[in-house]
Amino acid sequence: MGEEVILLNAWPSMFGMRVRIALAEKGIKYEYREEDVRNKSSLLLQLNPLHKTIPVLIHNGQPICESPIIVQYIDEVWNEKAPLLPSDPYQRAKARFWVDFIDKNIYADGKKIWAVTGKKLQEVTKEFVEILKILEKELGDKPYLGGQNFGFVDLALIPYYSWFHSYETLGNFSLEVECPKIIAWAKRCLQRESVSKSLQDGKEIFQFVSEVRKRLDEANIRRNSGSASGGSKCQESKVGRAKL
Ligand SMILES: N[C@@H](CCC(=O)N[C@@H](CS)C(=O)NCC(=O)O)C(=O)O
Repeated sequence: MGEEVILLNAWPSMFGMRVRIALAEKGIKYEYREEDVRNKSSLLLQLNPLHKTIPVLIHNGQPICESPIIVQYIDEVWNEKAPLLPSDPYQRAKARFWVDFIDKNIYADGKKIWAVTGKKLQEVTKEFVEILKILEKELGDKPYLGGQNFGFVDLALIPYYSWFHSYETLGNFSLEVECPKIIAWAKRCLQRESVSKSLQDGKEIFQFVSEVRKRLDEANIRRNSGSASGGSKCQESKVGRAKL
């Protein structure tokens, strides 16, 4: 059966990287379409009208939204190769729990690192490191968060490695010092071609972050002088609501 697989994505997105890793793990060929999240295509708005976010996977014309759901869909549809979720229901529930934990905490704290300065930045950075330490404890001496094999939880967290350099630079801390096991785990994950080919260079992400921060500062100045612009969820700042 001829399959049509299209991915709507934006290159710096940690959520999009998850989907790229999952597709690479399964060896699925797909068409990649880069979206500009400040000027979304009518296709994206039509296929994800509620959230209007990337990534969106289009499989034989049907859209699937939200990265954890897309990854689980990929695992279910292409189930003959490289299982990503455990087959045991309890282990599967645990994996979902940790992905939910990552989504609720890592993304939120990473976002705050962008937005604050001074004492608040120190607090947020401490919180971010604490969350990673919880994940480090969960990792323990296992090679992967998924156990002996690379899986759903690894795939959900590893894209943040591309962002670590930005968080460390802005927050002035070292994850190599704070969470050495997480860094060793990340390097282990990077040995997989699916991961190394899907992650983005940390310095390029930092460049992107710097440009977005500059735009946010400019938007704040405009806001304070009376005119505001709309928001975007890739890294929406609490300081401003500029489109990123
Ligand atoms: N929970 C979503 C988050 C997706 C998301 O926030 N995507 C950002 C890019 S990183 C986006 O499309 N932002 C555009 C906007 O919010 O307007 C997922 O896991 O897919």
